[in-house]
Amino acid sequence: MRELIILSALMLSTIHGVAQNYFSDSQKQAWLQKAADNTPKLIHTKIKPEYQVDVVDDTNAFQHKKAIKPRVVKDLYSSSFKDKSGIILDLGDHYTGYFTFSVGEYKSDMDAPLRLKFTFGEVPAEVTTSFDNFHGNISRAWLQDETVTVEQLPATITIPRRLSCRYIKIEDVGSSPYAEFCFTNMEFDAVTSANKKIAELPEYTPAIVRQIDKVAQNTLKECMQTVYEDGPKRDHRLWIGDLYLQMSADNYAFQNRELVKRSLYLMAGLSKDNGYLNHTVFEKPVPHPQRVPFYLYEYALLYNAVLNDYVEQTGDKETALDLWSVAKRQVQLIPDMLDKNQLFSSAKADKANLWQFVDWNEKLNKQVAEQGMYIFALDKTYKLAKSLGKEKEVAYIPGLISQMKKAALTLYDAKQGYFVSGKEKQVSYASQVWMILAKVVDKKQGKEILRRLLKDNKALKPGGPYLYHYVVQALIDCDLNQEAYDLVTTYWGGMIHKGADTFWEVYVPEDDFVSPYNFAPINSYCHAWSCTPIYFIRKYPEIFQKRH
Ligand code: RAM
Repeated sequence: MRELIILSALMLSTIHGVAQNYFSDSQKQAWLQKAADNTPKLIHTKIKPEYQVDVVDDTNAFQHKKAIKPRVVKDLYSSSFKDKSGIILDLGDHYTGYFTFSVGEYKSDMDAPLRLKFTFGEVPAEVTTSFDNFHGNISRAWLQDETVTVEQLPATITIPRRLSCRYIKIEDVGSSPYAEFCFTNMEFDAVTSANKKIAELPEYTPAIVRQIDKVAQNTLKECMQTVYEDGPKRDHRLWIGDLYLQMSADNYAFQNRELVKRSLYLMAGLSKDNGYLNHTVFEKPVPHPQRVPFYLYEYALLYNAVLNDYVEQTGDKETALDLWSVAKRQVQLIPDMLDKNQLFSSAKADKANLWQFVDWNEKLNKQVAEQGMYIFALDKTYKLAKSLGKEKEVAYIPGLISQMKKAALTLYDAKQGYFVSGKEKQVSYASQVWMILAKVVDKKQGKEILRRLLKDNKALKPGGPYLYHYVVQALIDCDLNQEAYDLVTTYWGGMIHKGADTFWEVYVPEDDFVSPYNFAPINSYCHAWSCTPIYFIRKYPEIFQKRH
């Protein structure tokens, strides 16, 4: 306990800025150099658009729009485009990269500039929904519509921004009434750092599992750029929570170790003056963190899970030892966020401007889930310490874990058979699942809770794939294999049935238009944290690869 008090005092002083430069500038530079040394080469693939589709209304399709009738466009590159305005091209799959087009005169002379509008969409509804009434709460500029004015023909133009799409709508929004023009070439330069072929699943694997596996691979591949990005359409950056799930998936997929190393070092090299990690960082124009007035501390904690699992997978202790001081630092804020009963205190977290996330479901009370996540991170940190022979440096952790577990059990309502969160005593998936992953209850009790939960329509459900990942993991940890199989094949399978080529950032089966940003087209439809079925399918073949 004494140790905890000293630690808390130390923490307070650092949070409030007394202790600066927890890691020296030269240390951070060295980490950034290692991040740079591990920059992967991007693999380029050129795709030539040749197919056209019609996007039609269909109430069974995602967001009620479906792409149908893929067909080769006759004379796309050798006839006038004027009567083709509004065409929707289909690349055949989701790609991330750069779009170049060449356009020239067709039979007559242009007497005016040519104005073309391109709309790039990951899903069909994105190219048919008007963006005019945009009412989202993040930048409108994420929407992928680009208007290009060409002054003289012929011209070859590359759209400067990187794009992420399957569908490309092209409209003539201003051209000479006396002249015609023609596209002479188009090319999509697709990029990824996923550089390995993944083994096929055995042919007896259920078809839906194979489909999910393929789409999960695609999702991960597209998010693998020069870091593990959260989404190639949005936000193009490294977030630790996404990184944890991507790395877990990539261990069973492309196994790009360079990319994990780069991501780990980038985070460390950009740590705050007080030694805590930023929850998200950018690579360009030079590596820098996103400075915002709130702090997603639970993501900093997940860094330790990434490092622990990385070492478990690769045996690369050299990297882990190099970054051990970073991991050791991340958990030190935990005691400050607890009340006198060793329970997570939302009030304290609010005061410290912590963004309590857990999941996108806005109704979620986060007390119990945060308690679970903190314990989970402490556990991973101690595991890591043990594997590196550093337990003595974090000797307080086992004691803290057991106090926090004991405290968590006071939130267990034996009558209902659930952990209840906050003043409203809310019952949610998030709370039960994080208590199980934190091993506050044993497997037997976890199993009972989860069985109850799955039948309970009143319990607050997850708001997206990020939390669903942890639900599946909890089911597997409690030997509820059939339930885990069913959840993966209905939830991610639900996206497949609605036409997904890549898995989405947000998916609520009852409502295709849910958006944390208040405008569905701005959601990311190829999102890192949604790629984890590949991890489940490959790590647990006995559950997912056998006939059902
Ligand atoms: C979103 C990003 C990212 C996620 C955070 C919490 O803006 O999509 O994936 O980690 O929020």
